[in-house]
Order: sequence, then structure tokens, then C-alpha cells
Amino acid sequence: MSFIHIKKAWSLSQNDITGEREFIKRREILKKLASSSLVFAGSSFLPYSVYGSANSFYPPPVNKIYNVNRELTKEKYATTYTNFYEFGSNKNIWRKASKLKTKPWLLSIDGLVNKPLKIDINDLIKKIGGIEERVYRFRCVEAWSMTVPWAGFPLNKIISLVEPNSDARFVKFETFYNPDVAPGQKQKWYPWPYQEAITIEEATNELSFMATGIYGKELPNQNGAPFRLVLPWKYGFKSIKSIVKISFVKERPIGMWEKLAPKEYGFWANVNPNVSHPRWSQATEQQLGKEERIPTIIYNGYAEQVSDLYDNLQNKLKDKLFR
Ligand SMILES: Nc1nc2c(c(=O)[nH]1)N[C@H]1C(S)=C(S)[C@@H](COP(=O)(O)O)O[C@H]1N2
Ligand SMILES: [Mo]
Repeated sequence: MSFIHIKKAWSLSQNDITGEREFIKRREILKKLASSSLVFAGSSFLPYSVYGSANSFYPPPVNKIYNVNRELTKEKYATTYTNFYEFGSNKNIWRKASKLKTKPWLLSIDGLVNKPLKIDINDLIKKIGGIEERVYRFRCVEAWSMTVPWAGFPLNKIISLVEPNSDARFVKFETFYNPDVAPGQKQKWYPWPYQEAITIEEATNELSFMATGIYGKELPNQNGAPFRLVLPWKYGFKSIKSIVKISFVKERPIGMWEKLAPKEYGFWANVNPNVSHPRWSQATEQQLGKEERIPTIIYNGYAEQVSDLYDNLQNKLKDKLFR
């Protein structure tokens, strides 16, 4: 992660038909068709033909509370410039990631809970009562960023389902481990599988989101299919992809990047323009597909929702909150 320099890898290609405008247009067509009497009642063929997905959860209803005043990143950039070390250490791994088989996908939820669960991700979505769409900012520690519509559900819904007991202080997440499909996992100097963790309080925050989709359809593999975490106020490496296991634990787990470089990638990793990474400034960011840099905002613009979480931490911890 640390050696990649931002190139204009996403420089504009003009005939992009999957960009924001098209996305909105398709939405409108879909809405019109849905309200038209010519459409057979309950037909699932509409989303199928428009979105190329047979999954009836898509497109999900939009939760308008979660929006931002930034232009959406073009789908093409958000889905082809992706970070997924399991498939290689550069950002151009989307073809390789297509090898991952994501159906069926068994998720286990265990640890200090009253009701542990082993469940297929599709059944979990049904049990939870479906999905919604939210537009979030997303800021990588390497100072690139994007604004994308995620589909999924609040992490809090999983917490209510499994009922953690009072000893549970952290939630730990683990990615799949399968070096036969994910060549990056043959590189033994990484402590696979990819792991991340947050506190229970962070996990119950309204913003903590489990994403199953992006741009109105299921996640493509390279963005973490079938199921990933999205924490918009933290640096991107906390938003772990392709999760197979969620554990409720007492001791603080150490994430993969923290194990590799603890001075550079800490536990909290909250976005803050005033605390530099040891090797670069975090003051500004480059949005995928845009030339000019823009200022980075504290907590990535989500201070109102999350700053309470950190008010009670001691001062000596404060600088670590942002690394
Ligand atoms: N399992 C796994 N999850 C991961 C990563 C990874 O390499 N492996 N990269 C992280 C980093 S550094 C970032 S910035 C985001 C990128 O998400 P995106 O590719 O969907 O934009 O995923 C995060 N989740
Ligand atoms: Mo990242």
C-alpha cells in the first residue's frame, strides 16, 4: 500500500457509458417503467434487463438521509481502480478478482454473542429485511478518494441479530483465505487473511455499513463481493472486503496493515487533514477521475455523526486517532 504513487491512472475516457449521468438516467427509466401499467406485476425481469442482475434486491430504495454535496465518481473509475491485495499490490486487479466465486457465500458470526450464526449472505439480507442505498464519501490513506452509492444495511442490524454479551468490546472482521484463487495470498510476508477491527461503539454507529452492492447492483468482485464493510469516516483500509467471518471479542485485534507497519497504519485511522502520514501529507485528496486536488475534511466530513465516539479518549491517544 505504502509504495504506490498516485498516477492519473483514471484519466478520462470520453465515451464512458456507465458514468454518473447514465446511472441516473437508467434510474429514471426504471422508475418510469415500474410505474407504467404495461409492466407485468411483480416481474423481476426489469432490474434484470436494465442492470444485468437477476437479484431481486436491486436496485435498492435510496435512503436520502445519507447523501453528500459532491459529484458521484464515475462507476468505471470506482470499479476499475481498486485496492485488493489478495489479487495483487497494484490497483488494476479487477480482471483477476473475477475468479473469486461468491455464490454461495457462507458468513460466520461468532465470539461473545448469545446467538452465533452461520448463514449464506443472501439469507442474511432477507433476515435483516432487505437493503438500502446510501451515498458516502470514501477516502483512502493514500490520498485518493471517491463518492459512491453503496447498497447494503447498517452493521447495527447484525449486532441486534446476534446479541453480543457485555464482555464484547471489539468487532473483528476477516476476509476469505484461498491462495488458489487469490494469487496475492501466495506472498507469505503478508499476515493473511486480511483482518480489521473496530470498537463495539463504532460498530453500532449509524454510519457503519455492510455493503453488498454499488451503483444500484451487486458489488463486483474487485470492490469486495459479496459483502464488505464501509466506514466512511475512516481511511479506506479499515473497510475490509469479501468478509467470511465476524467475531465479537474482548481484546483489541490487530489489523493486517497495523501488523505490517504499526507506525503508519494504526487502529483508529480516522480521517484528519491535520495529522500527516509519516511519509505524506493528508491535507488534500485527489478524487478518482478529477485532476485538481481538494481539501480533506476532518472525519471525512462526518464529524457530526462520529466525533462523540472519541470525546472521552485521553489526550495522549488523540494523535493516534488519526493514523
Ligand atoms: N480484503 C481486503 N480488503 C480491503 C483491501 C484489501 O487489500 N483487501 N484494501 C483496503 C483499502 S487500502 C482500500 S482504500 C479499500 C478500497 O476499496 P475499493 O477498492 O472498493 O475502492 O478497500 C480496503 N479493503
Ligand atoms: Mo487504501
